[in-house]
Amino acid sequence: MYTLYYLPGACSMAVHVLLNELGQKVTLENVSVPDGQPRSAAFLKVNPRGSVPVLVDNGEAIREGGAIMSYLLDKHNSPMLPKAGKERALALEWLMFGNATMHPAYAKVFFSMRNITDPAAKDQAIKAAIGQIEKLWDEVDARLAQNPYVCGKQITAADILLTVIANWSSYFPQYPVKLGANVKRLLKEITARPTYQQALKLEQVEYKAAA
Ligand SMILES: N[C@@H](CCC(=O)N[C@@H](CS)C(=O)NCC(=O)O)C(=O)O
Repeated sequence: MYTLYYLPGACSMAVHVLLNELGQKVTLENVSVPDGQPRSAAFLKVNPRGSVPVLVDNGEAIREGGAIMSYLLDKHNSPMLPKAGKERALALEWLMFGNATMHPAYAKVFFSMRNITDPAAKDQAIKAAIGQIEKLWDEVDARLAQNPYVCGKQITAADILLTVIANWSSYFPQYPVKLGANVKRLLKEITARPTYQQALKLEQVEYKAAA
């Protein structure tokens, strides 16, 4: 039995969806606190960084979304992460792209919204971050013009993570992110999966704008 520490709709939701895809039971621990408050001491013991996701498997904590997802995919022998060779490298490349490139690009928007007080400077910083995000999605769109999923014909964990991240646009509808038709097609398909809908329901997340 797994325990997943999460924040509703955050990158941790990709792990939640993946656990659903793998047919695994999970105990969910929401670590949300009111604005400005520190995370609970109990959670900081599990992850001193205070961030989610954290997965606990048999009493042992695994941190960092990419590590958690590859651990689960290997353990449950999932085709969503090829076992070896170039196919595995490609699947990891795109999972890391989600974790280490697309996620930080969106984090710039959230950081600017919270921390820049001057309205003009805030607007400028957010627009610059959105421009960078759109360039990243253009690259994804070009890949999706060739194949149904980012790594080819087989859905991988990257498709799930990228969909969770893309849906964050719902938190800043005043700054729409322009997406290509192929990306829109992927987001619609992944968001509609029963495993994704189940995670939204359990985390009590409702997207304000259509994906
Ligand atoms: N590289 C980390 C990023 C984790 C991260 O930034 N998580 C966000 C949610 S999407 C978070 O926990 N933010 C709240 C916080 O850091 O206090 C990972 O992939 O696990």
